[in-house]
Amino acid sequence: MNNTLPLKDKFVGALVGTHAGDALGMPVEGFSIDKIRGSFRKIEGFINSRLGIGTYTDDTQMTIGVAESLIDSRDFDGEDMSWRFIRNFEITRGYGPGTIQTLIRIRKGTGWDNASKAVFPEGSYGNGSSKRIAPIGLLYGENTAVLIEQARKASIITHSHPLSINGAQLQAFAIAKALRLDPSENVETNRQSFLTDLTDFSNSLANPYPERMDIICDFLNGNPSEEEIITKLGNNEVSVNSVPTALYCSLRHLDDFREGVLMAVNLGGDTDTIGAMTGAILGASNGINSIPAEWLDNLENGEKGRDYIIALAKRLFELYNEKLTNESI
Ligand code: AR6
Ligand code: MG
Repeated sequence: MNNTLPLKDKFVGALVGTHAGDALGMPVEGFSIDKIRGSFRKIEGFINSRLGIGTYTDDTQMTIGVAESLIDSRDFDGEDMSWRFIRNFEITRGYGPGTIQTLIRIRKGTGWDNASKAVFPEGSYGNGSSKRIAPIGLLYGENTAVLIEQARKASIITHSHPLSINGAQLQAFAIAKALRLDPSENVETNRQSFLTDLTDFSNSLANPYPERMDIICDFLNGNPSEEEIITKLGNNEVSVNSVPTALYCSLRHLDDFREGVLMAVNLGGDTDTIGAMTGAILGASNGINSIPAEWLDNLENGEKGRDYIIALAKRLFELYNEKLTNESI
């Protein structure tokens, strides 16, 4: 991979970027855009929240579980990954109801690849698998066919609806491509190549993903209002109404982690998750040093906090290098 930025910094950027975007959006999760404007005018940085400033939600907690499982199993292992989710689970982090019910079923003995269909017969179409997919995008980005299959398996533990599987695949693909962008290149060149890759990939997915990519193309050629972004791309907890929104925020501010993530959380709605997904993409493209220092200082740093996440990202990078050397990815 030809890149002036060390790849390790980009791995760390993607996982810490997830934490930063999640923590930034967490205090205003579920707020309408009018409520955000009325309360803060505009969110410019970290604000206090129910679990304290810089704390993360289920998005980062499950991302940690995905990374831990990949590292310790040295590959995808659905049984192991689902038990990581169960062991890491803290209800106060704010999990989606379908995910909670699915994890309870797995704990009681239902197989990891069956449990989610017992909650919603056609599977959940929530964004709960897209938000945690960054480690899959980092580890398996060398081979798109492998990435597609690993993202599918990582999704179905809790989210087996085709639109959730596709959302997780699209987000994983975006992270893999963002990792391969060289931020020292001209930003317009990078944006065009990233947009082309995402558009081509989305054409292999179910509608409305290809339609959403067309809207994103139009938006990038203009200057849509926040209301227009929310109306046409969405800002809620459904995959199709949040993954494309995170892609748009990332493409719009491709060389600016801070502005991209602030754009995501100021739209309101599922702010922690859209913030986390945007943070993962922009951290993967621009690296850990693109995250504002005062934000890094504010991230929770207990047992599985910021420093633990940094160490996990470095171990995932080592695994990636080993697999590359052994040609097993
Ligand atoms: N049929 C009907 N409603 C559905 C279906 C379906 N097949 N799938 C999803 N919903 P869930 P998540 C609705 O519970 O995706 C947290 O804050 C239903 O109302 O699987 O893990 C996370 O951080 C369901 O409860 O949760 C995310 O931001 C909801 O969509 C967010 O919540 C979400 O699906 C979603 O997490
Ligand atoms: Mg959340």
